[in-house]
Amino acid sequence: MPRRLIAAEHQGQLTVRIQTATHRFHRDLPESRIWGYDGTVPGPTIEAERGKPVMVEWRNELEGPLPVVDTVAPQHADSDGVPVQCLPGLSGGMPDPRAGALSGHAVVHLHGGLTPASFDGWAENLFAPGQPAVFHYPMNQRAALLWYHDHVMGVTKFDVYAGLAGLWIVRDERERELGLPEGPPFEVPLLIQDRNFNLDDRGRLTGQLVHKTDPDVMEAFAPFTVVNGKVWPILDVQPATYRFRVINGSNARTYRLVLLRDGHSELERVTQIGTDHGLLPTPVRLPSDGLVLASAERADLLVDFSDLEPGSELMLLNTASAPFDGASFPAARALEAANLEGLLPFPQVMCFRVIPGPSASRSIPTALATDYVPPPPEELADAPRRAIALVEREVEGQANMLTMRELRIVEDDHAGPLVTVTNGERITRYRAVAAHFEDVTTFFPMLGQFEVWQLINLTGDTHPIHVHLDPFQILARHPIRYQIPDAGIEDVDITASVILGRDPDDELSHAIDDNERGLKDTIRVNPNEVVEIAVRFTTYSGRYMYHCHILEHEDRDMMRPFVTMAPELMPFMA
Ligand SMILES: [Cu+2]
Repeated sequence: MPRRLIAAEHQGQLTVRIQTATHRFHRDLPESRIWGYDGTVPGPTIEAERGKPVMVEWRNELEGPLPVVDTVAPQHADSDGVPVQCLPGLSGGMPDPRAGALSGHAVVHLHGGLTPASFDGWAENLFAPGQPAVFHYPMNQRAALLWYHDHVMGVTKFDVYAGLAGLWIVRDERERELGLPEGPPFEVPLLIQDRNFNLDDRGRLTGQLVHKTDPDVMEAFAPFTVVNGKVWPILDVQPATYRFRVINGSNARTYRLVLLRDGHSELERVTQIGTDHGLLPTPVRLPSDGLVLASAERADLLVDFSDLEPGSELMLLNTASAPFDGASFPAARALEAANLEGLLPFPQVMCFRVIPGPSASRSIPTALATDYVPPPPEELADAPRRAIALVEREVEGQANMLTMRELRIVEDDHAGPLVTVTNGERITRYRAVAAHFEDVTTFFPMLGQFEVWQLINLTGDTHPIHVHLDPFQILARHPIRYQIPDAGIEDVDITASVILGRDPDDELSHAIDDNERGLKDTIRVNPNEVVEIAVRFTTYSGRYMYHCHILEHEDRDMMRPFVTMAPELMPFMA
């Protein structure tokens, strides 16, 4: 269990030291060198109250070098045909000396925080070891599981992998009215990540963290699943209802979690009551295949163990292959989910073991959140609409470049590369006006006004898209088919024709799951899909970011700025 750091016990004034330390990921593994908040993996779980501001002095005391070996293996698979990402060690790769030279610049982002721009953790505003950083978090936001993690431009993938992540729980009165478990033993946060380790010259695991990619796969999918800093842990549970606050904090891996007992799916034990930004309107069942969480997505779960005899064991398994493309896998077959081609050598996540105790089931309230409704259609009718194409570009001799192409509608007679979107009879023509983080800012949302953002996936993988500041609601998932001509993907320009409607070979459902009908800050955009979200920024003006939360994508270069503006300032914008 991560240590709890309760803000009210410190008058809302916290100091968190960002430190180089050691950590043992498993009792049978040697110690690992890590970077951690307060020197731990994960960092302390900060608990705050709605409406009670929290000030954190993030004290950077890191000592380099980066405690992670980064390498690109020369081959995708070894001589036995096993993909090297399923294996520990460097698989013939050379340690990247540029990563080895990183000395510990940091910046902290509170993911899900309704935070003024100055304290949001802009990826270029770094503090080096010894430089002060005091961030103010107003906490004027509903109860939810947030998390804080490093966000340094270009190296977030290394810094988070090194250990720089921790949970942050906001609590409020509505949750207390509902009598939900709060704190130990019945409320348990579960931060799920994947990690890989080096081998010594005799082939034994060392504790050294390894971030390994290969010529075919630019994301690191590590073989060992880690929960709250431990590989494949066991949690003793009483015969009672538990509240699990689950978050995927992996760099790239998407999980589809299945609960098994004696080889049978027991997903019916699980009720989901909340998502990224807190309570859902009503409790929901999990999807029949299991709970899908892409990087940074959260789920608030109630799991009833009350009918189980002491000694009963339940396994939490992952059935999602990687890179994740939305493909389904039946929960009942979870024990057969291991799949080397799918970079899933070990499906196991953790184990629950029932210990003796008084049986205590908890009734689940039927009405949960009462403070939001779907965005009213009349407010969306005139809402500004923004279109973003998710695009992967191959670069000779380097990892692929992923970008979010911000699209602007052009006149019918526009000459040059175009993205056309055909919806029945209607054809909309766009050109890309920005692709890279440093390209000109084109999004200036007005505070208080709903906007509709369309995320058009022109790649083969699912991307979890995260918008900083306010949460949003998903409006629609539409199947699409598209064509991109040879050389159609240029540095910024793109030529593509997109048609709304299902491709005959497309097997994805493109449904919105019940557990996505809440307040989200990270949404999965699957292949052959357009996702529409309604977002309304409410409180803070300033420069923020939105990005893919696959950290290898965010770092290269799937991240863009936007600037929220108070309405009265809009006339003065040049
Ligand atoms: Cu991505």
